[in-house]
Amino acid sequence: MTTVREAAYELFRTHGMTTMFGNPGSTELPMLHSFPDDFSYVLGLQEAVVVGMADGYAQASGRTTLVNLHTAPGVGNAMGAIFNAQANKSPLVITAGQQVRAMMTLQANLTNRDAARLPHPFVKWSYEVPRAQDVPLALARATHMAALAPRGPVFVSVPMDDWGAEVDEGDAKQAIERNVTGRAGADPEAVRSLAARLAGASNPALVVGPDVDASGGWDAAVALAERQRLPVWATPAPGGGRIGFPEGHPNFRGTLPPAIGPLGQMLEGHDLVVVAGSSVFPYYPYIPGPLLPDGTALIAITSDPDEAARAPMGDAIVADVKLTLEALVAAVPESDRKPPEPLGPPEAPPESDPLSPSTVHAALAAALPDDGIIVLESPSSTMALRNQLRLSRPGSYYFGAGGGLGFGLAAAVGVQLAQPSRPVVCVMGEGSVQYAVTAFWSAVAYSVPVTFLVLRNEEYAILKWFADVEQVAGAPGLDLPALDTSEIASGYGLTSSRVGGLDELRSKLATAIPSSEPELIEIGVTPGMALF
Ligand SMILES: Cc1ncc(C[n+]2csc(CCOP(=O)(O)OP(=O)(O)O)c2C)c(N)n1
Repeated sequence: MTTVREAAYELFRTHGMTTMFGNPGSTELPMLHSFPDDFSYVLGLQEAVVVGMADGYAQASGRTTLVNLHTAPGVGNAMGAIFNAQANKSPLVITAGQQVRAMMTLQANLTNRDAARLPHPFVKWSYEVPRAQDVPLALARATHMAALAPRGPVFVSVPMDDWGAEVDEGDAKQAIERNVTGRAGADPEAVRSLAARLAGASNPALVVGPDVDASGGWDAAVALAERQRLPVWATPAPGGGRIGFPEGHPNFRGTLPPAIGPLGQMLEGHDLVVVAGSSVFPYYPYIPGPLLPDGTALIAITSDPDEAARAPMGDAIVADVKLTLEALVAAVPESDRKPPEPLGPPEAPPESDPLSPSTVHAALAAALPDDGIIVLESPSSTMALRNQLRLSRPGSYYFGAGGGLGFGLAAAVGVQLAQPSRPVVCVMGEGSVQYAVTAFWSAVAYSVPVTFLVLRNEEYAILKWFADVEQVAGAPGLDLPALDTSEIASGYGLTSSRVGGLDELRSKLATAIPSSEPELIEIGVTPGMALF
């Protein structure tokens, strides 16, 4: 016999899940009893931050990641972050404590009375274990579910008295040792047909999305683009949470606009568009128009059946993105089409006082080492950053694909924990900081050397832009005067400063980025939307 706790930790160990992100309560303490030395626990001070850190960690490590939340209120606090994790396809096993079985029916304090229903619809699977001895099997199932395509969060509620219960060692071992592999290759006939269409097209193009990065498909995407001389676009920025193609590559053409009409226009002249690792497409806002120009066909490659099924146009191949790109590379001939026009260097931003967000991002581009990682949540300057930086290595960019604020600050801590040897810069709007502000404490407590670059424009700039698009006048609540992020961060123990001009910004970036401690740089910027 062994205990549920011992079996569970052995399961987590076997699957490489030895970093747990959590915020504990009395109902979670039995899980944490005799916490094993080979595990580490990362404390987040609020549950949205716990899940956000785990989301960044899971994406940047590629590993299924363990989260522990405090029964119903902990899960409730985390819901926005669970929504984001699902949009980001982050494989998270989220556990929450529950009252002892003897007091669940009388609904004692802290009973999570409909535990399995609570995190729906943002988890792939949600469960409360009927018997203590089923906990290891349920956690094993959760671990496999989270990792199978499309990856995403799963939830298991465990009554607090289960952890000390005994389970049969042989049964537990069977559950613990199961290995499930889920990278499915494409139907060879579908690959042959797409290869023939590509080879026969007169002006094909490639669009790459986040799952090229998540599946490890950069090299295959580059090989396909080079072999077929394809111009390459990144999928629209709002939903394109990761970058799947080197932005300094001569075939790279930039980021597609996120609205239906303008995106359709960008594809004008292409008779075939292959979309790899993206939904078709992450549109927002609504600017109507033809989905595709006349004469343009589209084929998407996605490991997510739902993404394939819900696309409003084009065909789809449901299979692992990397494996399918590799199969395509092997099946297409070397093309003799004219190579695409290179994009040219980023536009030099105009001088201004205070600095424009574009100037800040140009300074960041100059300071960021080749292996630098950007975690971005600066809504009105997303496009400016994408246009100023040319990130050219896998795993270099994380953006909340779901659009819920609170991802960036927390995720940056998780990304840095997963990639300790690469410098991480977290670029934030000062409004967005507030949704996960306690992540500053975790960065300091665990010496996670993120550089936080906070753009202070004293407003919700993106919402003012949306107000124009939506023809809304006189909306309240769009200004943020006197939100002093460097003072707030200092309160969490973070080394923080406010910089005035470009020289000061450059010198702060030069010391903060390589530093082995976290640091915050706040800079005042011009209000409004920044596109270039
Ligand atoms: C959880 C959540 N609440 C509200 C919003 C709506 N929202 C989108 S952008 C934004 C403003 C962000 O402000 P700031 O970080 O200062 O960036 P700026 O728009 O000024 O660039 C808000 C409130 C959201 N996306 N997510």
